[in-house]
Amino acid sequence: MPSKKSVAPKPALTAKQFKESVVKHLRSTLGTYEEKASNQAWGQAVAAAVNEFVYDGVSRTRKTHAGKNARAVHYLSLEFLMGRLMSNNLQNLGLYEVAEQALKDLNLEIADILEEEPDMALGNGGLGRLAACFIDSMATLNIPAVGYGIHYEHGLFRQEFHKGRQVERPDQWREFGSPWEICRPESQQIVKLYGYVETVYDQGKISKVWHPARTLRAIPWDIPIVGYGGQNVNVLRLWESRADKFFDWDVFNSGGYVDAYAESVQAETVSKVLYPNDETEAGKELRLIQQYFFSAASIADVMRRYKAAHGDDLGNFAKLNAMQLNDTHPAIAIPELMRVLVDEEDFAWNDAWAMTRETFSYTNHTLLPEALEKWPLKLIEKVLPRHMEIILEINSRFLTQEVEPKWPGNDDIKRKLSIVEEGEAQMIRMGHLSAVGSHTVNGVAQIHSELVKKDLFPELDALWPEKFVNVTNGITPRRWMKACNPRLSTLIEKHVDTDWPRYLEKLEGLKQFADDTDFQKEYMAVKRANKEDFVKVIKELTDVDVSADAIFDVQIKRLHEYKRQHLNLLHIMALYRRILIDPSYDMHPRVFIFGAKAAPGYKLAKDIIFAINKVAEKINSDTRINDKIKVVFLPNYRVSLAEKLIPASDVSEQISLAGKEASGTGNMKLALNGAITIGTMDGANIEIAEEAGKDNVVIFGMEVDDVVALQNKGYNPAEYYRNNEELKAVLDWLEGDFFTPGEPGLLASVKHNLVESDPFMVLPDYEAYSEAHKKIDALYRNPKAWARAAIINTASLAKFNSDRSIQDYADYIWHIDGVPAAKK
Ligand code: NBG
Repeated sequence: MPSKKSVAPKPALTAKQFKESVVKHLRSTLGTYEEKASNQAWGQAVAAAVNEFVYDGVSRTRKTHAGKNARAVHYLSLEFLMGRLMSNNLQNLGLYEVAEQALKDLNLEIADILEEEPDMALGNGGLGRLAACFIDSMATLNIPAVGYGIHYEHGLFRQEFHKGRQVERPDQWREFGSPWEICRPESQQIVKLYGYVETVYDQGKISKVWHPARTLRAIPWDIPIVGYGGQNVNVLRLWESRADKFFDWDVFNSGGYVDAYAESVQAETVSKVLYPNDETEAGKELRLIQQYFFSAASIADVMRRYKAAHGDDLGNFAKLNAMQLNDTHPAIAIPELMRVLVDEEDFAWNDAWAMTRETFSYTNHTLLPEALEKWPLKLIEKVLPRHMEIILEINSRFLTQEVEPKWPGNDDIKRKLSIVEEGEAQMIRMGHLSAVGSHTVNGVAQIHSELVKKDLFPELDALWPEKFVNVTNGITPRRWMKACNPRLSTLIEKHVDTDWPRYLEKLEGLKQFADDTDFQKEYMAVKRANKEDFVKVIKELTDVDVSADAIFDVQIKRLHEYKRQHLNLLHIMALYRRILIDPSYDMHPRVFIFGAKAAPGYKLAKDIIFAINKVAEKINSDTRINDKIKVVFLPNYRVSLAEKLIPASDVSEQISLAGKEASGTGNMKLALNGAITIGTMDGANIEIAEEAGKDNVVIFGMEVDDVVALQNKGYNPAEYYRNNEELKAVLDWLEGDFFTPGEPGLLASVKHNLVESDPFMVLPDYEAYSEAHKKIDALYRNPKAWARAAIINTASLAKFNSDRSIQDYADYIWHIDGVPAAKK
């Protein structure tokens, strides 16, 4: 339980001292001066001033952990969607107000300075943002932890709309360097690729020697991660790839300047770009190399640190090191650790395997079959010949020693459980490899973890019932409330104490005010002020005028059919149609706000964006509807935009087909900031409804069992199309030129998909969704009831603190304790 002593960070210096430090850095670190400095230079100077504390924290934390021989966790993730770091670091160090005042004294607005920082978008969506929240929580809980990932030169693409269509532009997050990262050339690693494996017989002993055909250098960049209160500062270590020898001098000297350079260019492509896929498979050789590159460099780094502290005896390796696989992307780390132990450290297979299994655990983030990674055996064999041998050995021992005794002679089960999928081309199932090579597998919300057992790995669950557990996702309340919603934070601080950003259960203290008229007014005034701020953002980004009187109805997430942005679209069109038919149609004005990027190769997702933009254009300029509806699609949705929008949201759209959204985390951020969820019984929505109470969320639609029943019965979308007059009318609209004057059929793909196949059952949920929206409308028109529901949401979300998620991982999976760094 919460300690009595306040954990709220206290500033280590005054505004005056901070100001002096900023000016000093402006002159001596940036080489400029007050009259000349741009906001960007000021931002760098502030970062340098903050870094004095951050770097000190990094060294204190390292020293403590090394000295205490602490068990550490290594969080392996191909994605870390960090966003901006300045405001979070200031908040966690307790320096925000100090910095605000210091900048005021320099005639600067902190908001303008914060805006200068580019988002660090080294991730696609939920999975990457979860990793970012988790490393914040690990630092806050004083857990010795390193996040490992790739130092992409270009993060997720910048999205523009050209005539309503998504256009992708390269992201340049470190065009001018990033003040937050420290290069650590002394810890670089060599990563091997391609080549062949030699079998060596020596005095009756067989060993394998991998002769790689290429090597890469992995250069680590450390991003300090400041825990709340600033006591522990962990690092996120991101690997950049470089050619092993910058130039091949021999080639260079013999006149091959371009050839010599070509190799380094090729090597650098490994950390050049983030794959912009999300829930879809990217079957590319470069992606496999990325996965191996960062896994191998990270394992080598962990080994190096272990040996520096404990010498060459690896006996305690698994006791001191946990490794968490964030989805299957780093699964190749399993055979890599085996390779290191068996080939390089001379371990017997069984001992190495026991250590490997004791080290790894794996988080599954999706059940969508197209997102479950598989690699062609031939490809792995080419790029990582020794690993392919090891995977086959793991598989054969697994099938003969574990599967066979449980199901003797059952080849069907063996075929299902084999890491190798047979077929025209043999494929390696990375999910199977991860589950077999880990001691624990977790899903990310209760329902999802149940489905992992029931639908994805039922036999593995029967084989190892203890292996499968749930850890419901969470979000850091520091970023997603304290930093992004200062008005609400101040109000909360007035009524409960200041420790809520660490102990979110303290917000329960707000429940007693849920019916208090004065508190309701204050709470809704905060929402109102946030909305007024956001009205300006909408105007700036889309040139659409909206009113803060309207309901702000928000759907922000990657664009994917299963998330059903098109269900939202159909309902918007239906509302529009109702008003056209009956201009007095009774509804409170609504602004529908979308933010979503589509994977560049995902055609239908891009068509849905285009359709929403076209419908928006028409509705927003139609004076007949009296501004009852506005639709805005915000371009380039990202962490920093979410931070502005979430505090201004009234309604949270969480409308995935039941069983498809593993958890969702935007649902948690929105509910914490007082938006009312309209959602299906899917992912963490179910747990949000449990915590906030069913009366304070609006649940609609089919549940998982209904979906299965409909599928079994034989789902025919055309029936729903024919039998619902409104649905039919709006779908037909998409076919003509109503929204694309003079160019009929531009939006037809969306209709055809829905009427002909509708893989995510949009049509059967339409009516229930439309009714649910009526409930939202009625609730909003009862301001006291609305305020009450919103307050109860804010007050009830403690479970979704990522500190709780991390404590669960620490207690049930990693078996690790926090080790607070020594104070100065
Ligand atoms: C996503 C799920 C979300 C979940 C996040 C974080 C992938 C593969 N999965 O529902 O779709 O919230 O992971 O767990 O990105």
